[in-house]
Amino acid sequence: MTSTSSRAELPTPAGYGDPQRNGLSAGDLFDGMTEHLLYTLGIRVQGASVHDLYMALSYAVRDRLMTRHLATKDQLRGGASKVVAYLSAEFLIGPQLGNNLLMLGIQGEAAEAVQRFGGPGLSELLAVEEEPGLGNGGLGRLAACYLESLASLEIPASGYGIRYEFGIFDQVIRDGWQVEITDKWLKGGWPWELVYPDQSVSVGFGGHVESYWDQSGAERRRWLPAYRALGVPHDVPVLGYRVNSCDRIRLWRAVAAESFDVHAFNAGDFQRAVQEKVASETLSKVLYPNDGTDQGKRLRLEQQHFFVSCSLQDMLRHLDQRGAPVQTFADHWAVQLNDTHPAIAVAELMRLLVDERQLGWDEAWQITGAAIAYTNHTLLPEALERWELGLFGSLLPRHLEIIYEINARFLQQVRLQAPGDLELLGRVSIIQEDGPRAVRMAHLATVAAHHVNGVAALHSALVKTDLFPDFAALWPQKFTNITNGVTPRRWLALANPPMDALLGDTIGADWPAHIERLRELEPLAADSGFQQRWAACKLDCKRRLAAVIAEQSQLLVDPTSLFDVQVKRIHEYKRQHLNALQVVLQYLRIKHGDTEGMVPRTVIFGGKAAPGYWMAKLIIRFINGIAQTINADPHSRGLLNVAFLADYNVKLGERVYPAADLSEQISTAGLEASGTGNMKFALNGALTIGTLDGANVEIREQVGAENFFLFGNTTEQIAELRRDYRPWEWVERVPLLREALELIERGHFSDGDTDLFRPLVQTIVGSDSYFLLADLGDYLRSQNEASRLWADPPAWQRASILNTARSGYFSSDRAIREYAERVWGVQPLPVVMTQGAG
Ligand code: 26Q
Repeated sequence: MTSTSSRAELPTPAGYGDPQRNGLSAGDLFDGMTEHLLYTLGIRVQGASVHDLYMALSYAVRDRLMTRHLATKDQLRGGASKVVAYLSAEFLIGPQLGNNLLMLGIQGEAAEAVQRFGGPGLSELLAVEEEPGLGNGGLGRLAACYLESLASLEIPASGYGIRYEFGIFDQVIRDGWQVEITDKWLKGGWPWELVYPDQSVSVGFGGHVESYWDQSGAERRRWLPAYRALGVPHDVPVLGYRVNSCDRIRLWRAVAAESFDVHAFNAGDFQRAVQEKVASETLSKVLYPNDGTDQGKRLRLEQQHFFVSCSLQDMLRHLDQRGAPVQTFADHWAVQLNDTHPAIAVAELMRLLVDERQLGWDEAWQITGAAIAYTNHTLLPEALERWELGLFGSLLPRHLEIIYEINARFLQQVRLQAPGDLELLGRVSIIQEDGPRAVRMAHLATVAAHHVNGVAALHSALVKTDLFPDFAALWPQKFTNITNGVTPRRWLALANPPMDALLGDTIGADWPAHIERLRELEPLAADSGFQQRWAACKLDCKRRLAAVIAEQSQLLVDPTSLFDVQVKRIHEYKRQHLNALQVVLQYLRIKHGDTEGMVPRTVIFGGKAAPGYWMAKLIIRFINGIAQTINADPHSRGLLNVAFLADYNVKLGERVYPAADLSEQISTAGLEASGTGNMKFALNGALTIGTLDGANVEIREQVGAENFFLFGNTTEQIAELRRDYRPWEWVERVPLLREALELIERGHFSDGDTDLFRPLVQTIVGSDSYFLLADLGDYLRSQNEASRLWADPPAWQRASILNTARSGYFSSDRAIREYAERVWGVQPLPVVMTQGAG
């Protein structure tokens, strides 16, 4: 496969030449599986279950990753390349086996190897994989796509995060309500991680700070933590697409620094001795399931400090191992902060350099600023992280001192630039002085970072004009945009097998590494033969999704109907309730016999609500309420069905995106930073109905305005409306709306319960903070336009093909190239392997 260069270039790690562990033929895989069944799992081939076979194949595949991972590390040791450290509290990596088979190019070989056991097939093995839900949504999935692209582009990188024992909860729907179940992703054993206990790192918390005088007589500060935890690295290998580069995500698990308190134990207090151990291990126990506002929890700050400190100490150790002086830190590591969740890195790197490595302040600050860059993912004020000073100081007293010092020096600089402007000082200060005093993490990150980027063009513009205008005036060159991207490997090649095959036939099998080739589809967009093949792929995927819906909810949907899909976290700003309201209005039209221009639709929702976000949970209940009524009503038969997909996650996403005809991206303009689901839909040939928000703006530019259903107020218009908005005055402007609201309040969708949805109707008619009613009329118009185009299949197919053909821009490869060139200053380091690549 990729054996290109001579043996002399690379020392051969042990095992390179072993076909049983490296060969890529079906026979080699079969042998590998047999070995692992026996010697790793202790199972007889005859008695192997589906899960045993899944484990055996996974271990066999992992062997193939291992040699490549070692080769990647060897390559790094040789040179002086810069490595990307992507710090993220979340990595939503999804199922691993199928993806790794795709990366290695051995899906067929693996299927054949599995076949030889004579039992279940490969697809059954893939179905039993538990996905680690180590993220909430977009931000966590972005981190996973980026690591994959880094590996595929052969850029040396390490993700750094937390190995949560419990990831995002599993969602079940009971009586229409979301119920949360703990996610036990580790219960069957998870074969994709490698533990390196000897590389464990110790992290302190609490305690106090004292002064001492060093040999030169200078005063220095010393932190004496009250307690410590140990971080044990668990590495998940991340192989690139058809290359030998294999990066990793290093996830830290917290364990007790000492196995128990010896004093307490000797004093006979075994209970207390164990307590500390339990407390330490709580650190990496569970992911916070909020992707918004819930703030100020001590454990959350402990988690952040824990993984950041482990990661930075790990980076310094690598420097030491290479014999590189600490002054060259920023030449060796490009540290990217995925939102402010790891922003404590600014203070922790300063502490490590100043207190532990005895550097002077200015030198340490120069290094910190040269190493760190920050990505902002939100404008919502309630989602900006702030830590109350009392809490912060009690957990991280030395870090608070360092932050005060950073702030004092920064404010001095501001005073020089804008003498006398006291209000400016208050606005930019890292410490919030009005209201409860708090550390503003976004300010800390922005002051330190060499680059601050937003995640879509509109969002990055708003970061400069609305969120950080003062910082943008101080440092205009610091601010930039890098529009998000998604990996075309998982989200097209893996998720959409029929389209993968069609694309292979049409533009060449290696298209996933050259996403710009999708453009070559443009001339075929109007070709009726190609359109038919295109439509057949879509229908195939819709059948597969229909089967999931049937299995989950016993609802039979028509795969030839228009699949109208909204999947994402449930949030008022994302406006699932606007979509639901639209469905109720369509239903009313049906009831009134006014079906002119309507086409058969299946409206599909999916997404989790934060457990403490009551209105979001009510929206789920509302969707399930209308689904129950509408699906049971004979009037809507053949015209309208509604489905709520339970437990939306990466695995389900792989089923959903390829099956969508229409992608709902309907957030209030200015509130969705980017969105990345919107990109996955477009790549799979769905047309978007959307507002001018986040990356929708750029999707519309790329695919062409005529292939995108635009509606709604712009960001500026929303700002204008905000001045004097009286939502109730908008009710009469939309035909049937009054009747629809009354129907809801009369309990038509809640078995006669007139109270259930009252709060929902009240927020909409009473305050409507997300401007549903201001956008509703135009939304309905746009929906009708979508129906009209659907009624003209060749026109729809053409637009669908053009959506895919013109979505190459939204590949994470493009995004990563931009980060590499404009933010990190890193280059690819191709990994050559002499043998073992088959
Ligand atoms: C913060 C404090 C305490 C507990 C939890 C959190 C927390 C956790 C997750 C806050 C935010 C998140 C996740 C945010 C997120 O996913 N943002 C999305 O990022 C995507 C990738 O850039 C964008 O496409 C989306 O627009 C943005 O909403």
